[in-house]
Amino acid sequence: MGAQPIEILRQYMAKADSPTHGRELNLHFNDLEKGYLGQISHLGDMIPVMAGIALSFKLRGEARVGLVYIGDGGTSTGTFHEGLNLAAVQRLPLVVIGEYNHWAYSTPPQKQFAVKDLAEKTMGYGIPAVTVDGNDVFAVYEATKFAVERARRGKGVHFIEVKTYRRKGHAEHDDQHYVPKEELEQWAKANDPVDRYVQRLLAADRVAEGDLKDIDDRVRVEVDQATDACVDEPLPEPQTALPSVYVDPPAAGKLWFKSL
Ligand SMILES: Cc1ncc(C[n+]2csc(CCOP(=O)(O)OP(=O)(O)O)c2C)c(N)n1
Ligand SMILES: [Mg+2]
Repeated sequence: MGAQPIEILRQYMAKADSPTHGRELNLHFNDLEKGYLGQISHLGDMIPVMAGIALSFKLRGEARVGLVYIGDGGTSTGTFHEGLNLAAVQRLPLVVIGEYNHWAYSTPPQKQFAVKDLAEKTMGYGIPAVTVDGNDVFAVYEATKFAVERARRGKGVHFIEVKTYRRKGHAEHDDQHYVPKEELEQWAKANDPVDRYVQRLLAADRVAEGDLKDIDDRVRVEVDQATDACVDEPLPEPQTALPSVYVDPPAAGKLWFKSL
């Protein structure tokens, strides 16, 4: 979406110059001009938020489509269902991607919901759904393209369920000791989405192996350079935490930062 590696790294390190000026971490940041929103930690809440944004596209007559992701765990929340229903009734230009990665933190699907596929959950709201192999880059691309074009034609919300596997913990603090090792190894060995994509490209003669190595090298250099550039940058001053949080300026008004 146009975010630069250095912005993302600053955000992860909570630097003063990060997109949220150190107030938030990792993926919780927006760039409305580029067209993306940071995810809200409260599971499910991004669905009504994106339904609202899609409603704004419709009201303004803009040919834009909202696209939002939700985890298998997140689909058990009330807001997921309320947001979907609103989007369906209003025929909003919204595409919802449900990531069935077999874990909701440490809870497996069979302890979480009684349906087999997440796609079954949206049918009751009159929302068409498709289930695709989430580790097949082409399948995900095709399904998304179809749903986005359909939404842009005014046909309303569409749900795409991607079947995949969560190969790291829910977050850095989760060592996922509860996940069977053999299962992890099996998905890593036989079903890595990047490996599968590369194999398909090579088999179809779409790219030379040397070019792929060049891309890998270029990316590594770009990320290393961005890391070196921001790792020693300053953290925010504590008093800059107040502005933009409270409506009334803090008592020490002179501490307001221009950049905020
Ligand atoms: C409304 C709400 N309830 C509970 C939590 C605590 N919580 C954080 S992650 C998580 C499980 C998320 O499952 P999933 O969406 O499948 O994400 P994954 O574990 O695959 O990363 C829960 C219950 C939360 N963030 N929000
Ligand atoms: Mg999950």
